[in-house]
Amino acid sequence: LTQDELKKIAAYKAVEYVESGMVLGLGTGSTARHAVDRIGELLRQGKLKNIVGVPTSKATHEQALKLGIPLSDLDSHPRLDLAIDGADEVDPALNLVKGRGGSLLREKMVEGVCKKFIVIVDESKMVAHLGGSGLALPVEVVPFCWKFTAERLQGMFEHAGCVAKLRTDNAESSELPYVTDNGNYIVDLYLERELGDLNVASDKMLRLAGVVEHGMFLEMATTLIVAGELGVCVKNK
Ligand code: DER
Repeated sequence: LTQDELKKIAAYKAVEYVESGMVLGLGTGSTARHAVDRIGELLRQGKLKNIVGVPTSKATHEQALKLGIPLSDLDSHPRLDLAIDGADEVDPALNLVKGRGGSLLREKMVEGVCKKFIVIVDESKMVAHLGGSGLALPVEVVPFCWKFTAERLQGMFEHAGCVAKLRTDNAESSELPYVTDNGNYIVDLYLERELGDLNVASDKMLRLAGVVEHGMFLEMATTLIVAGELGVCVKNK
């Protein structure tokens, strides 16, 4: 099975938890895309009714619009029944790294107010500890003096061998900064060693005035669905 087939299996399994009448948080990324497609398909077939979707990015908003999924936002729906979204890393306690797709702020806003938050991944996302994959831990920062903020973040996690890099918009040119849906930049943190207490690390980052939000989603997921070569595993918090 290809990685995308595994992502689709996990996504379709998660949509089994969607009931008619629900207000849903619609995730962002290549795994969540399959879940949004499936929700649109079930609505079209009449197997799901009266669904309202709250998208976590402009990209998901566009996708859901094309599928005819009725859309709203947090202003109208400050509480949601269920969110389904992917992740970049999942640790044994269901803590997540998200944001490699650039949507961490809206994802965290939406997924922070859901009664249930189902994370859908292929098995390659499972890690022993966050930051362990050697891939980026994204931090959304304001454009104003982003370099100052990046250097403060790098120094803050020196013990973990942290290197902070501004994410560039490779679609345009490798020079231009990537700009999020909210007009901010992303500083990616690359770690060589464990961060230690994740809550302490989270608080330290959020205390920096130039930081808007970071990609660690701690104690937010309620259910994990992992698709692997041996099948699909559902793990509740
Ligand atoms: O960027 C994001 O937050 C995405 O949800 C990411 O965490 C998972 O993206 P993927 O499903 O394309 O791997």
